[in-house]
Amino acid sequence: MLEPLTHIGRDAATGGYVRDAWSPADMELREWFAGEAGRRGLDLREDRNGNLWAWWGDPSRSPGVVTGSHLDSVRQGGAYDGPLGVVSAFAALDLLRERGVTPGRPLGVVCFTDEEGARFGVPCMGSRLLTGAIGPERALALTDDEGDTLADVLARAGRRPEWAGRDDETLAGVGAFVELHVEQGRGLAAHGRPVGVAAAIWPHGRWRFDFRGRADHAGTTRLADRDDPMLPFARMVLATRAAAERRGVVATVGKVRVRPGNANAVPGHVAAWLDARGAEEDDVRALVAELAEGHEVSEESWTPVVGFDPALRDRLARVAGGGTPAPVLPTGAGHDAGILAAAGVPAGMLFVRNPTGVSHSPEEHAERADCEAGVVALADVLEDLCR
Ligand code: HGY
Ligand code: MN
Ligand code: MN
Repeated sequence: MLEPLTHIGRDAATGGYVRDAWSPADMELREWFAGEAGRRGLDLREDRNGNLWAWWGDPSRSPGVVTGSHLDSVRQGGAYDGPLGVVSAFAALDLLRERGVTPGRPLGVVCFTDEEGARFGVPCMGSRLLTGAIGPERALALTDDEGDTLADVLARAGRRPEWAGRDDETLAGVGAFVELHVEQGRGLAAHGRPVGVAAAIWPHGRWRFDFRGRADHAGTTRLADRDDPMLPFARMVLATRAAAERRGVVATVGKVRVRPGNANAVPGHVAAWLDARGAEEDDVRALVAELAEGHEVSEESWTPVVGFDPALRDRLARVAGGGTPAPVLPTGAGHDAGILAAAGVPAGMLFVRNPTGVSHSPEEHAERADCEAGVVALADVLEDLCR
């Protein structure tokens, strides 16, 4: 089932995927989702925030059990982060049908919109809008690299931006949510197990730094006369690494925009994005405060620590472990399951072993047998939760 997706949004030169929300690639992926739902006779709905739901049963009668993930990707991402959870959701539903299971509760497959925030900067946009974790005014005004707002982009995609925002009716249909995801570390490889369960998601956020200077000629401007924003930017990158090591957190400057971007000109403006995460919120906050000192900084997103529902976590570990409880692992990666958990929805996650741990890269990989073990574990979990 992953096969038909392999060409969508793929950069032939690198093998990486570029699947920004609402881009042509994303629209193609959304159509694929609709086709998979239709083929299975599921009831397809798009909610007010662009999230796609495929229902077996009617969630307006009683809250259902939902599984799924996202289909968008980081720029130059791998094939599994997101799609594995959606494909496994459909495959697990197929497996339940093969087993002759008739769920006692509605069963839903979801595709959350714009999980990575690659285009507008805020991750988990679909689930944040759904739960009210971000307000529609702020979300709709966010711009992409072309300067188009989310509102413009939604309208162009034939959506109704004025409908965006907290959606209690859709949320009421979600009695529980389980997201399967490729692991983004080597925890399961170390345990020698194909499937694990999430314990908690580290607190994390993104901050934009703006360094302003004066554009000028690279040949004729004396060094002493320059106001070059590249210099404070470079100091900030090195300070980030040093502060992260000192405070025991992870921090990354992975995106930078230099304007105007001439090889033969001193730049006038550098914008840089800091991603910082750690086990302890105070440490992450202290790192950002330290780096922000004296700079123009704005917080683009912040996600507090998420501890998944302990009863559900233990139940998942027992059922997904097939005899020996599955390992329970914390993660530094953000997920829609975390946003739902923070909104009070009982939520949990299954991880599928990633032999190298590499993710957000074309090198991301999971073995076929492990993916299949993930589907079986997910089907077992859904069968248990739908009883
Ligand atoms: O960035 C993240 O942690 C996630 O993969 N969206
Ligand atoms: Mn990701
Ligand atoms: Mn993901």
